[in-house]
Amino acid sequence: MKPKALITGVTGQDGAYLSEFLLKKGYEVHGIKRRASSFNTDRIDHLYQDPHESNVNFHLHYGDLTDSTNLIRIIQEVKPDEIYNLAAQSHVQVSFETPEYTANSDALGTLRLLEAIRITGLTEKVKFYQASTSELYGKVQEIPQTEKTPFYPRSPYAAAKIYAYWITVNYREAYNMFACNGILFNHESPLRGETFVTRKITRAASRIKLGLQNKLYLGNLNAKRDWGFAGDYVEAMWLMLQQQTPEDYVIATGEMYSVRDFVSATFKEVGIELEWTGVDTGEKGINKENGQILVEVDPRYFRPTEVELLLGDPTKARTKLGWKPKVGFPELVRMMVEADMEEAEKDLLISKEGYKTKRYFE
Ligand code: NDP
Ligand code: GDR
Repeated sequence: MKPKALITGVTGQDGAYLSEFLLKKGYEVHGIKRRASSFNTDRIDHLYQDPHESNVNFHLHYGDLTDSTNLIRIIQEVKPDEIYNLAAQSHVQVSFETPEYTANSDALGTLRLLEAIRITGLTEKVKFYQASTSELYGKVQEIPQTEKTPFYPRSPYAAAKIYAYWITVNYREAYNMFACNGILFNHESPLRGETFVTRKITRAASRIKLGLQNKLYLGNLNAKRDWGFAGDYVEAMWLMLQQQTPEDYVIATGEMYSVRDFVSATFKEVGIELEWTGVDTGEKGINKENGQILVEVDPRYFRPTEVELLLGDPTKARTKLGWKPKVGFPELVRMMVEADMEEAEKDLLISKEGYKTKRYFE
């Protein structure tokens, strides 16, 4: 019998990498996707298997973390060995605009899933992974951050995720469930959503290089993050569920760069050297070669409360899970630029033929 995994948030960045990883390991993978008015399965279309054929290992179920009866039904039907709870309203800035929805899906959604496991009588069978986050550390109490660093959430998103973190710990202690929190630091990839800062930058730099866009507007250039590659991080999720005992782990690279560093590295990768002038809201990134202003700060992207610095210490994951990241910062930038250059080249062709290209709003 193949092991069965159920993934919430299967249509997201991590859902796509994890599905591919588990299918390669020989799992039968079930994913929960939301009904949307347009297709939302771009990231997993290459994994799709026609349900009319035999030996199908990848199954999609309609569902939503705000609907407990639906979660109970799917869990009862699938009876998974492992559940990975990746679904969330995952954008920190958007959580200031939709705080109640963020709490409903990210905090209560986790509770609904844990209760569904209990109600279906699967507490002893199912291993549960909760997508916790370095955002829990928020206003920094200690550098680098470990599993023991105190939390200080700085957004409705982080406040919702702190509930999810503790309810996962509580179900582990109260019901003896195999439940783990992966405290993952930022991880990126060519599949990263277009409004997260790294993807916004690699996409814009590629389009600027090809003349499809004039300028990139960003918020806080001083924020520092520990950026890794999503493909490496999903392996850590799986490893956590293969251990003898359920524990919580920090997953990070142990290296930190500023948003400004990411911008400079990205433009360099497309062949443009940037020079920085001005300070705060007046700061600009200028093309060294011709003086053209390519990057500007727009305060609309500032957050009411910001997380200035995140740097993880992945020692526990390295020693206990034998996990370490394979992709470093320069390779990550290169990989994302390569993919976005390809996209920009397609858009250039389309626009040369007189058609309009897709637009994104952030
Ligand atoms: P994405 O935003 O790319 O994906 C989120 C997924 O959740 C999508 O499939 C989305 O569906 C789904 N979703 C959102 N709301 C609901 C809901 N109410 N019910 C069911 N599904 C829902 O996030 P990532 O893949 O980057 O992150 C995965 C998880 O890890 C998230 O929980 C995130 O908060 C957490 N995390 C991410 C980190 C990162 O750096 N990427 C770091 C630490 C934690 P749809 O496609 O329809 O929108
Ligand atoms: P983050 O990621 O908030 O860390 O959450 P994001 O890429 O959105 O921001 C990183 C930092 O960049 C600054 N920034 C900007 N951010 C965005 N999105 N757009 C901009 O124009 C911009 N300019 C500067 C931000 O202020 C911030 O400091 C991500 C998500 O994946 C969460 O779900 C996850 O939990 C954490 O990473 C770990």
